[in-house]
Amino acid sequence: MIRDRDTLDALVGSIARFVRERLIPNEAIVAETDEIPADIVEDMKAMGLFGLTIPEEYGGLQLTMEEEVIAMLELGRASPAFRSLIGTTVGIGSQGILFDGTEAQKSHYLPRLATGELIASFALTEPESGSDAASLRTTAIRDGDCYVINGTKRFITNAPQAGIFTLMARTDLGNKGAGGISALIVDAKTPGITFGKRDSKMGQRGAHTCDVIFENCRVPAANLIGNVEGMGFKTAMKVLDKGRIHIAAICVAASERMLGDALQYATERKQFGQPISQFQLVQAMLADSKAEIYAARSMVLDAARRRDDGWSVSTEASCAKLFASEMCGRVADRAVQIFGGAGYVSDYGIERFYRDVRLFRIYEGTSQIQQLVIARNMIREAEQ
Ligand code: COS
Repeated sequence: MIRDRDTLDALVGSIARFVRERLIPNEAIVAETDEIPADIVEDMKAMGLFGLTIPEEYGGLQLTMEEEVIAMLELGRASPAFRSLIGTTVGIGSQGILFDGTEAQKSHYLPRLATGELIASFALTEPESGSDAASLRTTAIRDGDCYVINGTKRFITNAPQAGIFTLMARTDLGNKGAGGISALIVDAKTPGITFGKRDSKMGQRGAHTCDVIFENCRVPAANLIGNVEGMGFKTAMKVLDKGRIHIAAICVAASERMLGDALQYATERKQFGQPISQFQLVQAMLADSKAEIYAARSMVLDAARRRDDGWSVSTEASCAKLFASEMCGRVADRAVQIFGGAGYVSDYGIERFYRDVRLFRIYEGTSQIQQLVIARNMIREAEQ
């Protein structure tokens, strides 16, 4: 749903300019230093990028899902690390508070998230609990007016920068399943929290992940999201449904960027006396990529519109994330192939994208988890 075309066009235009003039020229520096320059972070704050999804009453831009994916189709054209910095705050880190938090929790946290003053991180994954999220072992035991948290969270995006964590922990030790899990807002400065060393990753340098270790960390009971125990798994799943549409849009944008770069290279690079774009085997790779990107883009927009219309989009979100992320991998592979030897050396940037986009098939649910969600929903509907 697009509320005001002119306002959206202005926002998307300014993101496109920012990507072109500020982000793309800094991609190599980010990859080299593993840091996003501080002035770019400040520009992101000034543009309101941290508040894209937060309601206007809390200082955000309150984009609908369709507006959000249209914005991501632009932002995602730059190295994924840039999107990653705002991604957890506009997405999985904040949306649990928005969906299920109390009014007091929303009015306390959302305004500072919207400005980028606070970075939100989503803490679900653990050393022994990844795809099987309901098996998590971190505990949050009520003690007076606090919860005492113990456990380790793993691969937590933006943990080194985080101001708060949306943390999923087991509050009911007698319930080993999803119903024993609650969601809490945890201030990153709370005593008892320590951070592991930054993970050394295959790609996405500039986006940081690490372990977060909780040892007798006392969090006010008032930070239990929605003031209800046992709802944390459902909160996490709702957050991921939305996050998966957002990631699918990023996959489309990265694919468009890689295909654009490959097309340009193919028209400039000459072999056998003509640009390689004139060869039909290269054309096949360009055409397959174009068609698949168009399909994924249509899926993303459709899933977003359905969500805005109030439908449950668990299946569509997983379909979009599955197809778009796998498609992105194929486009990255073809782009490297079109660049040939130049695609394998780092000077052209395409090998960096190839490594960066590999994560899309893994985080916010692997492709296999998306398949499982889709099939389970189909079977459930058939049985009803
Ligand atoms: N929205 C709302 N509620 C949901 C839901 C959704 N999308 N999906 C599941 N639930 C509810 C179920 O309805 C069920 O509630 P009841 O007990 O009241 O019936 C409860 O949550 C448990 O659901 P389910 O039994 O389906 O859970 P499972 O443990 O079988 O597994 C999967 C669910 C595999 C889908 C889940 O663990 C998952 O998504 N794993 C991947 C995690 C992930 O993406 N990690 C990435 C971390 S962030 S980078």
